[in-house]
Amino acid sequence: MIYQSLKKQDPEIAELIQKEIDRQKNGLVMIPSENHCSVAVLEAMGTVLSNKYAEGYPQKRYYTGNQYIDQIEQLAIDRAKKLFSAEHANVQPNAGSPANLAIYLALLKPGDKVMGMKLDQGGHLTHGHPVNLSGQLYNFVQYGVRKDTEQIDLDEIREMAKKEKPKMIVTGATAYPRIFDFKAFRKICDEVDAILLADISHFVGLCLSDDHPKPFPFADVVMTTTHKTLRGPRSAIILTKKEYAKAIDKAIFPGTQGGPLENMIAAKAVCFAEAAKPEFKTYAHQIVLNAKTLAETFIQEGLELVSGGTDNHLMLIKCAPLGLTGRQGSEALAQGGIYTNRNTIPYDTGTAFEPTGIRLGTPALTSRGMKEGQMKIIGKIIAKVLKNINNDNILKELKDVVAQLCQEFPVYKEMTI
Ligand code: DSN
Repeated sequence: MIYQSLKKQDPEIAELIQKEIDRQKNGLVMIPSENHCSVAVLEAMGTVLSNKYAEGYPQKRYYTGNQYIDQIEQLAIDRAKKLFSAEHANVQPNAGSPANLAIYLALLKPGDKVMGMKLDQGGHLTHGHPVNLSGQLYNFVQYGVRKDTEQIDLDEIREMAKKEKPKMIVTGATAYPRIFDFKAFRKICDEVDAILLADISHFVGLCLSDDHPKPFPFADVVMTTTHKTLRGPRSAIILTKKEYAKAIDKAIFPGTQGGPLENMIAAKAVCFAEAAKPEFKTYAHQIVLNAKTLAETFIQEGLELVSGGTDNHLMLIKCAPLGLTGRQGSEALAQGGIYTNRNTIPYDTGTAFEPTGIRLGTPALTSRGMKEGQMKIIGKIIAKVLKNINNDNILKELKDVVAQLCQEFPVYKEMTI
């Protein structure tokens, strides 16, 4: 019913959307930053809320007609604060990258020194990479992982902080399979009088199930996207201690954004309510159990993983020992319907465009209801494909495994255009 007008008016786009629905239904999404949000979240995104301008904040708008929008945004704020035990929430950021830039605008001056994790060792572009505005506007010094353990060394970070005296330390990553000890980072920040920013975008769901340390009360500011392990709409929020609330709000609007996307804010409110349910904790805990089983299976099959395993939702396979690049490996898997992404690994011998790692994880598979048993099957077939690239029989075997699992663990069962 909902897609009928689209199908009639624009069959070209409708057909492509249908193909993407089928791709998601008939493939296994293992890109660790992707997930399958609920139909309720999808429905909230596709509403007339998208038609409304609402510059400002609830009860302080520049446009009339915001009586219902205000209630929706206030609900989103209240739910976010409760869910994360935050003193203040800004639910307007459109995505993670602009949210991080707004945080810098709020709390730093151009040229200020900041510490963030290197992109090629797990960090994010907005954590100070020179091609990103963060690295161009602020004086980032970057920390990484130890060569022997491929993990963060807090003593090294403390030493660096004492030497560099940054105004802010950014924690969080996009390709780091271990945890961030926010309490320890707080201590380091206190020693050098730095602000602690926790970008929990990747492992946010795990913070809610206590499978990863919670950022509050240790962090001053927390940013998270809402579509990864939180399983909501493609968006972001900022959570802060009260003392930074005004500056953050000002940096989002009017600092970096105009009218907020109220349809997305409604969808975020829906996802916060979903994440507050006890079932969500069970889901997030299962993501970690699944990731551990998958990592163990890879190791048993003779694959090498960055840092030797995982404590969270993702892992990185080293492709060089298999005589492959990350691109060759991830494309071979995608041919059979397993979606991962090529990624740099610490001390990569390749380049950013041709790295030697594959990044993959379990949030979306867990949303389909898969458990440890399925992870063993998936781990074995992935290892087989990577060890026998360009083997048509094994590609066929991969396709059969994917088809069987997709049938047993359907997603968006009734959805069709
Ligand atoms: N692009 C996201 C990821 O895949 O992790 C981070 O922004």
